[in-house]
Amino acid sequence: MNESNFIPLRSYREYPLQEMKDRAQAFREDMQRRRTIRTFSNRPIPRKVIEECLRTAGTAPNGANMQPWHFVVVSDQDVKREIRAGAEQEEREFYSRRASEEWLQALAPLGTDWRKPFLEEAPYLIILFGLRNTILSDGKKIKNYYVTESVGIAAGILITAVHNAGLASLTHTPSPMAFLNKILMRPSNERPFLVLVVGYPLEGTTVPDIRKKPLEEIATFI
Ligand code: IYR
Repeated sequence: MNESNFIPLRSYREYPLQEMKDRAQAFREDMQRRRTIRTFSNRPIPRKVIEECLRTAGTAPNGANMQPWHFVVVSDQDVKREIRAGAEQEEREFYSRRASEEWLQALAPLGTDWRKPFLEEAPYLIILFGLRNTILSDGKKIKNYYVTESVGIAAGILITAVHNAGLASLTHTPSPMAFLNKILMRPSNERPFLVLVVGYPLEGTTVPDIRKKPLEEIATFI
Protein backbone atom coordinates (compact mmCIF):
# COMPACT_ATOMS: atom_id res chain seq x y z
CA MET A 1 0.00 0.00 0.00
CA ASN A 2 2.22 2.75 1.33
CA GLU A 3 5.41 2.29 -0.60
CA SER A 4 8.26 4.41 0.62
CA ASN A 5 11.57 4.54 -1.05
CA PHE A 6 14.36 6.21 0.87
CA ILE A 7 17.60 7.41 -0.68
CA PRO A 8 20.65 8.94 1.02
CA LEU A 9 20.52 12.69 1.65
CA ARG A 10 23.16 13.94 -0.75
CA SER A 11 22.16 17.56 -1.26
CA TYR A 12 22.70 18.79 2.32
CA ARG A 13 25.70 21.05 2.82
CA GLU A 14 27.17 22.09 6.17
CA TYR A 15 29.17 25.33 6.38
CA PRO A 16 31.95 26.11 8.86
CA LEU A 17 30.49 28.18 11.74
CA GLN A 18 31.90 31.52 10.63
CA GLU A 19 30.62 30.97 7.12
CA MET A 20 27.24 29.99 8.54
CA LYS A 21 27.02 33.31 10.41
CA ASP A 22 28.24 35.30 7.43
CA ARG A 23 25.73 33.68 5.11
CA ALA A 24 22.85 34.20 7.55
CA GLN A 25 23.74 37.88 7.88
CA ALA A 26 24.36 38.46 4.18
CA PHE A 27 21.02 36.88 3.30
CA ARG A 28 19.22 38.93 5.93
CA GLU A 29 20.80 42.12 4.58
CA ASP A 30 19.82 41.23 1.05
CA MET A 31 16.24 40.43 2.05
CA GLN A 32 16.01 43.68 3.97
CA ARG A 33 16.38 45.51 0.66
CA ARG A 34 13.17 43.93 -0.62
CA ARG A 35 10.27 46.33 -0.84
CA THR A 36 6.80 45.82 -2.18
CA ILE A 37 6.18 48.33 -4.95
CA ARG A 38 3.02 49.52 -6.68
CA THR A 39 4.41 51.25 -9.75
CA PHE A 40 5.96 49.01 -12.39
CA SER A 41 7.84 49.64 -15.63
CA ASN A 42 6.54 47.74 -18.66
CA ARG A 43 10.11 46.69 -19.54
CA PRO A 44 10.03 43.05 -20.60
CA ILE A 45 11.58 40.29 -18.53
CA PRO A 46 12.87 37.03 -20.01
CA ARG A 47 10.37 34.24 -19.50
CA LYS A 48 13.26 31.95 -18.48
CA VAL A 49 13.76 34.03 -15.31
CA ILE A 50 10.11 33.59 -14.32
CA GLU A 51 10.34 29.87 -15.07
CA GLU A 52 13.35 29.51 -12.75
CA CYS A 53 11.60 31.44 -9.97
CA LEU A 54 8.58 29.16 -10.30
CA ARG A 55 10.79 26.06 -10.14
CA THR A 56 12.22 27.52 -6.94
CA ALA A 57 8.71 28.09 -5.54
CA GLY A 58 7.92 24.48 -6.43
CA THR A 59 10.61 23.31 -3.97
CA ALA A 60 8.45 24.47 -1.05
CA PRO A 61 7.76 22.03 1.76
CA ASN A 62 4.06 21.13 1.68
CA GLY A 63 1.38 18.79 2.95
CA ALA A 64 2.17 15.15 2.15
CA ASN A 65 4.17 16.33 -0.87
CA MET A 66 0.94 16.70 -2.84
CA GLN A 67 2.30 20.07 -4.04
CA PRO A 68 -1.20 21.51 -3.95
CA TRP A 69 -0.56 24.54 -6.12
CA HIS A 70 -0.80 25.84 -9.64
CA PHE A 71 0.83 28.98 -10.99
CA VAL A 72 -0.74 30.84 -13.91
CA VAL A 73 1.68 33.25 -15.55
CA VAL A 74 0.00 36.05 -17.47
CA SER A 75 1.89 38.25 -19.91
CA ASP A 76 -0.91 38.59 -22.48
CA GLN A 77 -2.08 42.19 -22.51
CA ASP A 78 -5.76 41.35 -23.08
CA VAL A 79 -5.84 38.92 -20.17
CA LYS A 80 -4.08 41.45 -17.96
CA ARG A 81 -6.73 44.02 -18.89
CA GLU A 82 -9.50 41.58 -17.95
CA ILE A 83 -7.84 40.84 -14.62
CA ARG A 84 -7.48 44.54 -13.90
CA ALA A 85 -11.17 45.11 -14.68
CA GLY A 86 -12.21 42.19 -12.45
CA ALA A 87 -9.96 43.28 -9.59
CA GLU A 88 -11.02 46.92 -9.76
CA GLN A 89 -14.67 45.93 -9.67
CA GLU A 90 -14.10 44.01 -6.41
CA GLU A 91 -11.80 46.66 -4.97
CA ARG A 92 -14.34 49.43 -5.60
CA GLU A 93 -16.76 47.44 -3.47
CA PHE A 94 -14.07 46.85 -0.87
CA TYR A 95 -13.03 50.47 -0.48
CA SER A 96 -16.54 51.93 -0.66
CA ARG A 97 -18.55 49.31 1.25
CA ARG A 98 -16.94 46.08 2.41
CA ALA A 99 -13.95 47.33 4.39
CA SER A 100 -14.51 48.49 7.95
CA GLU A 101 -13.38 51.95 9.04
CA GLU A 102 -10.72 50.23 11.11
CA TRP A 103 -9.38 48.32 8.11
CA LEU A 104 -9.30 51.43 5.92
CA GLN A 105 -7.37 53.23 8.63
CA ALA A 106 -4.82 50.41 8.79
CA LEU A 107 -4.35 50.67 5.01
CA ALA A 108 -4.07 54.46 4.92
CA PRO A 109 -0.25 54.59 5.33
CA LEU A 110 0.11 52.38 2.23
CA GLY A 111 -1.77 54.87 0.06
CA THR A 112 -3.78 52.18 -1.73
CA ASP A 113 -7.18 52.65 -3.35
CA TRP A 114 -9.43 50.75 -5.78
CA ARG A 115 -7.32 51.61 -8.82
CA LYS A 116 -4.96 48.84 -9.91
CA PRO A 117 -3.12 50.08 -13.03
CA PHE A 118 -0.13 47.88 -12.16
CA LEU A 119 -2.17 44.87 -13.23
CA GLU A 120 -1.83 46.10 -16.83
CA GLU A 121 1.54 47.80 -16.65
CA ALA A 122 3.76 45.09 -15.15
CA PRO A 123 5.15 42.50 -17.58
CA TYR A 124 4.02 39.52 -15.51
CA LEU A 125 1.16 38.59 -13.23
CA ILE A 126 1.61 35.27 -11.49
CA ILE A 127 -1.62 33.94 -10.04
CA LEU A 128 -1.14 31.31 -7.33
CA PHE A 129 -3.91 28.77 -6.91
CA GLY A 130 -4.29 26.30 -4.05
CA LEU A 131 -5.56 22.87 -5.07
CA ARG A 132 -8.23 21.63 -2.69
CA ASN A 133 -7.85 18.17 -4.11
CA THR A 134 -5.62 16.21 -6.46
CA ILE A 135 -6.64 13.76 -9.16
CA LEU A 136 -4.28 10.76 -8.98
CA SER A 137 -3.06 8.93 -12.07
CA ASP A 138 -5.70 6.23 -11.49
CA GLY A 139 -8.41 8.90 -11.59
CA LYS A 140 -9.01 8.81 -7.84
CA LYS A 141 -9.69 12.15 -6.25
CA ILE A 142 -8.04 12.82 -2.91
CA LYS A 143 -8.40 15.71 -0.53
CA ASN A 144 -5.29 17.83 0.06
CA TYR A 145 -4.27 18.92 3.53
CA TYR A 146 -2.58 22.12 4.67
CA VAL A 147 -3.31 23.75 1.33
CA THR A 148 -3.18 27.31 2.65
CA GLU A 149 0.02 26.68 4.55
CA SER A 150 1.61 24.99 1.54
CA VAL A 151 0.69 27.71 -0.96
CA GLY A 152 1.70 30.36 1.59
CA ILE A 153 5.16 28.86 1.91
CA ALA A 154 5.48 28.56 -1.88
CA ALA A 155 4.45 32.21 -2.20
CA GLY A 156 7.16 33.27 0.26
CA ILE A 157 9.79 31.34 -1.62
CA LEU A 158 8.56 32.78 -4.94
CA ILE A 159 8.75 36.34 -3.60
CA THR A 160 12.26 35.63 -2.34
CA ALA A 161 13.31 34.11 -5.69
CA VAL A 162 11.95 37.10 -7.61
CA HIS A 163 13.86 39.49 -5.32
CA ASN A 164 17.01 37.40 -5.65
CA ALA A 165 16.76 37.73 -9.44
CA GLY A 166 16.78 41.52 -9.11
CA LEU A 167 13.09 42.04 -9.78
CA ALA A 168 10.41 43.67 -7.67
CA SER A 169 6.98 42.37 -6.78
CA LEU A 170 3.65 43.24 -5.28
CA THR A 171 1.58 40.76 -3.32
CA HIS A 172 -1.94 41.59 -4.43
CA THR A 173 -5.04 40.01 -2.94
CA PRO A 174 -8.20 41.34 -4.53
CA SER A 175 -11.09 39.99 -2.54
CA PRO A 176 -13.07 37.95 -3.38
CA MET A 177 -10.99 36.37 -6.14
CA ALA A 178 -13.41 33.99 -7.85
CA PHE A 179 -13.25 36.17 -10.99
CA LEU A 180 -9.73 34.79 -11.51
CA ASN A 181 -11.05 31.23 -11.99
CA LYS A 182 -13.34 32.51 -14.70
CA ILE A 183 -10.83 34.62 -16.59
CA LEU A 184 -8.03 32.05 -16.33
CA MET A 185 -10.34 29.07 -16.89
CA ARG A 186 -9.20 27.20 -13.79
CA PRO A 187 -11.43 24.45 -12.33
CA SER A 188 -13.43 25.01 -9.16
CA ASN A 189 -11.14 22.80 -7.03
CA GLU A 190 -8.44 25.45 -7.52
CA ARG A 191 -8.82 28.41 -5.19
CA PRO A 192 -7.02 31.68 -6.03
CA PHE A 193 -4.52 32.48 -3.28
CA LEU A 194 -2.86 35.66 -4.44
CA VAL A 195 -1.69 37.61 -7.46
CA LEU A 196 2.04 38.30 -7.56
CA VAL A 197 2.80 41.28 -9.79
CA VAL A 198 6.39 41.07 -11.07
CA GLY A 199 8.57 43.55 -12.92
CA TYR A 200 11.12 46.34 -12.72
CA PRO A 201 10.21 49.36 -10.61
CA LEU A 202 9.09 52.35 -12.64
CA GLU A 203 11.72 55.09 -12.53
CA GLY A 204 10.98 57.36 -9.58
CA THR A 205 9.06 54.68 -7.66
CA THR A 206 8.45 55.65 -4.04
CA VAL A 207 7.60 53.37 -1.14
CA PRO A 208 5.94 54.13 2.19
CA ASP A 209 8.35 54.94 5.02
CA ILE A 210 7.49 51.94 7.16
CA ARG A 211 9.67 49.64 9.26
CA LYS A 212 9.79 45.99 10.13
CA LYS A 213 9.50 45.14 13.82
CA PRO A 214 12.81 44.47 15.61
CA LEU A 215 13.74 40.92 16.55
CA GLU A 216 12.93 41.45 20.23
CA GLU A 217 9.35 42.17 19.28
CA ILE A 218 8.82 39.28 16.90
CA ALA A 219 10.70 36.50 18.65
CA THR A 220 11.02 34.88 22.07
CA PHE A 221 13.89 32.58 22.98
CA ILE A 222 13.14 30.21 25.85
N1 IYR B 1 -7.00 44.13 -1.38
C1 IYR B 1 -7.01 45.57 -1.25
C2 IYR B 1 -6.80 46.05 0.12
C3 IYR B 1 -5.52 45.75 0.78
C4 IYR B 1 -5.54 45.00 1.94
C5 IYR B 1 -4.37 44.77 2.63
I1 IYR B 1 -4.47 43.78 4.39
C6 IYR B 1 -3.14 45.30 2.18
O1 IYR B 1 -1.97 45.08 2.88
C7 IYR B 1 -3.14 46.07 1.03
C8 IYR B 1 -4.34 46.27 0.32
C9 IYR B 1 -6.04 46.21 -2.25
O2 IYR B 1 -5.28 45.50 -2.90
O3 IYR B 1 -6.04 47.41 -2.39
